[in-house]
Formats: sequence, C-alpha cells, structure tokens
Amino acid sequence: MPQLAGTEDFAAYLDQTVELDARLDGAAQVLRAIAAASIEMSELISLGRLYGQLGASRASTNTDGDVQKELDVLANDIFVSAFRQAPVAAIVSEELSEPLVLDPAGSLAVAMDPLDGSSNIDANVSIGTIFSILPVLANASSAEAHFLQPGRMQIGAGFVIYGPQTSLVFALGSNQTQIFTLDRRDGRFYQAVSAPIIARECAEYAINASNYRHWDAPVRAFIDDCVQGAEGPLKRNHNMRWTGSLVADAYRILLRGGIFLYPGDHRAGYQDGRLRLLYEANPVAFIVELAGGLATDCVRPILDIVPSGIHARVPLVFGSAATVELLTCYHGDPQFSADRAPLFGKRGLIRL
Ligand code: AFP
Repeated sequence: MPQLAGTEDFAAYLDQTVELDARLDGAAQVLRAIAAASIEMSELISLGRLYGQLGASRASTNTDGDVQKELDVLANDIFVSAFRQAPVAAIVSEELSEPLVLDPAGSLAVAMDPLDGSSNIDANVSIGTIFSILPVLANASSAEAHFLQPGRMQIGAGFVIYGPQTSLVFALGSNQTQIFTLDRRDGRFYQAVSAPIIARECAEYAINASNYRHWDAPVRAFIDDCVQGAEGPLKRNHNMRWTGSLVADAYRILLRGGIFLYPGDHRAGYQDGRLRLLYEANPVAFIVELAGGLATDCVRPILDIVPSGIHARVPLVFGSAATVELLTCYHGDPQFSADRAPLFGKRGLIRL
C-alpha cells in the first residue's frame, strides 16, 4: 500500500491546537464528532441509489420551504446524535424549525446545515455539511438567544465536502484555515492543505446567471464588466463556475481564488438572497477571512451582522479580497465603473 499522503493526522492537529489554547477544547470535541459522523455520511452518499432513493423528496418541507430529501433528514439525525457526544447545549439546523436543546450544561451552541446542496444528490455532484460553533451566552433568556450573536463570535466553523475526496475544511479560534482529507484506507483524516491563502485577485466568478433579470443594478454592472472581459473596464477575460453547491464553490475558491455571489434579488422572498446567515454565510465567512479572503452582504462584513432570527437569510459575496472590495465599490457609487476607479491599475488590475 502506498505511503499515506497526509503529513499530520486530524487527532494530532486537534491535540496540538488545544495544548496551545485550552479554551478550544470543547470546539475540538465538536470537530471530532463531526469527523466521525462525516465518515458515516460519506459512505452513505458514495452508495447513491444503491442505498435507496437518497435524493427522493419527502412529503415534509424544511425552514427554507424546500421539500426535504431523504438524505437531508438522515444527515440531520446523524449529526444530532454526534453532537450529543460533545459539550453542545443547543443546536440550530436548517432541517429543524426551532432550536434543539441537548445538554443544558454544555458550553457551546452549534448551527448547521446538515446537507447543503441536496438538490445535487441524484446528480452525483459534491454536497456538504456546514457548521458553526458559538459560545453559549451566560443567563440566556432562551435557547434561541445563544444563536443571535454576530459571526465574529464563532469559536470554530467549517464544512465537510462529500466529493471525489471527503474533506473537512475548518478553522478553530484564530488559527488559519485547514483542510483534512479522509483516507479511506485507514478511515482517518490527514492534513491535505495547511493554511490555504485565497489569491487576492481573481478572474473567476460564481453566480446563478439565470437570475440576471432579478438582480440590482450594481450586481448586473459588475457581472456585465466581467463578461466584457479584456475589452471591458476590467481589462481581463473571466471564467464562470456555478455548481449549485455552496461547499463546492467555497472549496474551489479557497484553493484557486474567485468570487462567489448569491445577492438579494427581486424575486418574492429573495430580497435577502437564498443563503442562511447562521449556518451557511457565517461559517464560510469565518474560514474565508482566516484564509485571507473577504465575505460581505455586498457591502457589510458578514461576520459583523447580528442575526434577526435563527433562519435569517443574507446576501452572500465571498472570495478574493480585491474583487470583493471592487464589488463593494459598484454598490457605493451608482455611476461607478472600474476603468474610472481612482485605484484602477495601469495593467487593468485593481489596486485596492
Ligand atoms: P439546496 O441545498 O436546496 O440544493 O441549495 C443549495 C444552496 O443552498 C447552495 O449550496 C447553493 O450555492 C445555492 O443553494 C444554489 O441556489 P440556486 O439553486 O438558486 O442556484
């Protein structure tokens, strides 16, 4: 059997991290529980239809109003069981309308999307589990109160991506983002990428372009400029990717840069976009910022936003810092055009 590729295994990384900062011990226990549950999830997902109609729709709907898939509900059950092994006081899940109280003496509150991208299950496209770890609030008036903290308060966050590799992408405390990949030969996660740094600029954007007619003018103007390529104000050709799976787009952007946009739009119910602040935008923003990128709601940093509710939606833009800042310029000045931007570099590259 060839030598295992990983240089450091997951347990050793967590032990070292907690040795350096004991306050992260609870969050490390949550991550161990997530890693164990994700192996079970990965095996189920890899069987696809052999396991049954994982992508089959149920009669029930989730908080998104989306019809729940068999695997959505199964994933929720698997991770709820896993969190009972860690000091978790309460859980918020996209699949549960209300917070679920686990151990009232627990020190942590965990928000999760147990299975993101479930519309891709039957398409054999990468899907994922997204999680956010918060400290509980002393004397909280309700289980919900723990979750109405800005994302800047997260102790840890990240996602598991079930794709060609099953990888755990996370950050703990102020430590840089890490990517650990499951080696099925021995059932352990090994460090695959340590502290990825998102390229400051990019020529690749991710957006569901079919919604063009619904976007606000600044988003249309930015995408128009990207589409104009080298002949346009950005003076460089761009590429587009849209996987329909947040974790897949986030993983790609972590490794090769880019900008992801799910803005609010004029469709009924989409004024704040589609993605959820607590268990989609905040976790992604946490690991993106610790990888040198930025995450906003087109204008404000995601991590500074105080949630209005546990299932609140938020417009989400994240990725290469200079490009995210450029998009903010389009929102700041209705007449903004990149080629007239005071910081516009000679070589057509943005100097922000
Ligand atoms: P599902 O979990 O319903 O498949 O939604 C996936 C998602 O929340 C996120 O992963 C994608 O980036 C986004 O929705 C795709 O949204 P559109 O289907 O509107 O493009």
